[in-house]
Order: sequence, then C-alpha cells, then structure tokens
Amino acid sequence: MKKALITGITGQDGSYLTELLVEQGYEVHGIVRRASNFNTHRIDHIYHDSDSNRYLHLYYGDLTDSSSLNRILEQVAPDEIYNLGAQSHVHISFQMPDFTTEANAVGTLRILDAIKEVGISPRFYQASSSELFGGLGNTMQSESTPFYPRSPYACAKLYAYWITVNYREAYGLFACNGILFNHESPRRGEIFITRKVSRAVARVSRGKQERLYVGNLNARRDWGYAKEYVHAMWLMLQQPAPDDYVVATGETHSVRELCEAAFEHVGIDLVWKGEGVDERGIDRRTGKVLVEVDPKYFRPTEVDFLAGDASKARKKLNWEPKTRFKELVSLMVEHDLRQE
Ligand code: NDP
Ligand code: GDR
Repeated sequence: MKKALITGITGQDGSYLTELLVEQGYEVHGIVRRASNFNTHRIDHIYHDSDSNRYLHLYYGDLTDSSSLNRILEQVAPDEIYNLGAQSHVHISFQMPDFTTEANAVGTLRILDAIKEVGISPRFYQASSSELFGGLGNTMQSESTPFYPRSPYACAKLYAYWITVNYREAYGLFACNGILFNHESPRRGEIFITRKVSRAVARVSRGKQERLYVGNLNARRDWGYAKEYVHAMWLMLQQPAPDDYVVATGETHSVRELCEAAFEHVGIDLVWKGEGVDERGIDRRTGKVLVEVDPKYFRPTEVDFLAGDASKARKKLNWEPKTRFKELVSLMVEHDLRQE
C-alpha cells in the first residue's frame, strides 16, 4: 500500500486529494495545524467513515515548525508528498507578508530539506500558482511564460517554485511544480471571490442578505473545478520523470461576469450602472442594488488577467478539464442554496 503525506489536508484541495488517494488505495497521512476550534470539517466525512478512516492518519504540525516536519517525515516515510499547505489568500498576504513567506516559501524549503536530512526519496508535489505570472499583459500563460509576481503571496510562491526545481536538479529529487490556475468548489474558503459570490447570491435569494460588496470587477481569472485539478496533481507524480505543468481551463472571465452568472442561476438579470468605484449591479426587474464596489477589497497591486494554456498537461498527463465556468458557478450556487 502506497503512503502519501499531505500538508494543507484541511483545505479545499487537501480534502479532494484525500478522497482521491483513499479511493486509489493509498494510506493518507495529513498535517493539521493546531487551532482554537476544530478545523477538520472538510475531511471529517472521511475520518468518520469506518471504511476509509483506517487509511487516514492525522498529525499536528506546521510549515513554520521544522521539528514537527522532520518528526512526521521520519515517522511516516511517505512514497509521495503533496505540499498544499499555505497562507493562500493573496490580499491577506499584503497584511501578513512575513508569515506568508515563512509558511509558503521557507515552509517548502523546510520540507524539501527534511526529505534530504531524513534520507528518504518520496515523490514531491509543490502547489505552485498562476499568481507567479502576475501582471504581464493579456495573453495566455504557459510553462514558458516569464514570472512577474505581484504580491507577497506570489513572491513567496516564486521562491517555493524555484527551490523545488533546485532540489530536483541538485539532489535528483522527483519533484514537480503544478502551476494551477484558480480552482473552486463548494468547499472553497468563503473569502475567495467565487464562494463569496455564490453564498451571497444564495442568501439574497433567500432574503437573508441585501447586497454583495466586492472589489475589482474587471479582474479576469481562469476558473476550474478543484475536484478535477487534484487529479492532475496525482498524475504528475505517476510519470516516469519529474516536470512542471500548467493546469487550467483556457477560459477567462471577469468578476463582473461571475456575478452575472451566479445571479442568473437564481433568475436575476443584473444590469450595470455607474463607473469605477460607483459601479453597481442592479436587478433589472426590481431596480434593487445587489452588487456594490467597496474599495477596501482592492489590492495594492492587482493581477488583471489570467488564462492558462494547459496543452502540456493535456498531452503528457492526458488530463483535461471537464467542468466549464457556467456549470461550476451553478454547482456552487446550488450547494449554497441548500445550506441557506
Ligand atoms: P486553502 O486555503 O483551502 O487550504 C490551505 C491549507 O494550508 C489549509 O489546510 C491550512 O490549514 C493549511 N495551512 C495554512 N498555513 C499553514 C501552516 N503554516 N502550516 C501548515 N499548514 C498550513 O487552499 P487551497 O486548498 O485552495 O489551495 C491548496 C494549495 O494550492 C495552497 O498552497 C494554495 O496556495 C495553492 N493554490 C491554490 C489554488 C486555488 O485556486 N485553490 C491555485 C493555485 C495554487 P487551516 O485549515 O488550519 O487553515
Ligand atoms: P486569487 O483569488 O487572488 O486569484 O487567488 P480570489 O478569489 O481571492 O480573487 C480573484 C480576483 O477577484 C478579485 N476580487 C475579489 N477577491 C476577493 N477575494 N474578494 C472580493 O471581494 C473581490 N472582489 C474582486 C480579486 O481582486 C482578484 O483579482 C486564488 C488563491 O486560491 C491563491 O492561493 C491561488 O494561488 C490563486 O487563486 C491562483
């Protein structure tokens, strides 16, 4: 039985990856941060399932704490490591640049170096990001596009990307970077824009919320479905040689289009009036303002345009995105309607 170790197991991707690996017959070991409240709600269904729970083992640890990482690596001796743990919110990284760098950049180094020191040779996946491409123009991004990080989050992920490449080249480690574009799901954290919008639409439609406040309506993202993206992570580690891959849908939509699609799902037709910070999304039928811009959500430096060219993943991993933008928005709004 193969053993996988996942950092960030309690996050969106960690939970889908755990399901996938347990299904594939792996024994899964996950690192959980100590928090003052339970933080395992995304994996509790696996932990409490009597068929699956014997294949899932959790340990307290932190990417900022080398001793816990060394101990867990030594104890588990995994065949595969998926480094998904991170302070993953781009806007918050401007407020917590030091912690973001410790967890996202130095944390990656800590794991790579622990692998070397403990003397094991697992395959290693690094959760790299389309944020590495940052602010370069309006053309599609692929593995050969130069990086231009635009936030402390992206700068930290840039270090993690290169230290992964360096340990591959210097020590022959089977280490891969998955450069994943935005991927979403009903398990997405509530402060990321897709989930913020899907929840707000569900609450507005149930009469529990008046209005949605957002930041930059013009930012464009390539949004895919998280459940499909974790499959690409696993495929990378099953190849004969390590490599780096872009994972994306190739479609790009603005935050404005996201709001329109989500409201459309509950039968509300949004029209836009005003400009810049005064722009508002209005219900065509009732005239009510449902979307308003609040500058507190603007970032000091923004990434305006992301659209990924995943031809390499398609060709070499035989990986293909299935769920498209509208379907993704619908499945998230449907989920949140059931919650409200
Ligand atoms: P989430 O924010 O949902 O999950 C992040 C995970 O990291 C959580 O389990 C969190 O624990 C854990 N974590 C945070 N800080 C630490 C720390 N100091 N030590 C150990 N664990 C920590 O992110 P996603 O699942 O969406 O993303 C997974 C990874 O992929 C992240 O590295 C993210 O940056 C990257 N990524 C994500 C993309 C996306 O669109 N989702 C796209 C490209 C890259 P807790 O639950 O306690 O907070
Ligand atoms: P992102 O995701 O920064 O791309 O990082 P997020 O959903 O936070 O923002 C996407 C875009 O929407 C704009 N935006 C808002 N964002 C948030 N969160 N809240 C708002 O109210 C709002 N209004 C407009 C943002 O400015 C941005 O342009 C995600 C994370 O998962 C990273 O960890 C990952 O690396 C990248 O995706 C790829």
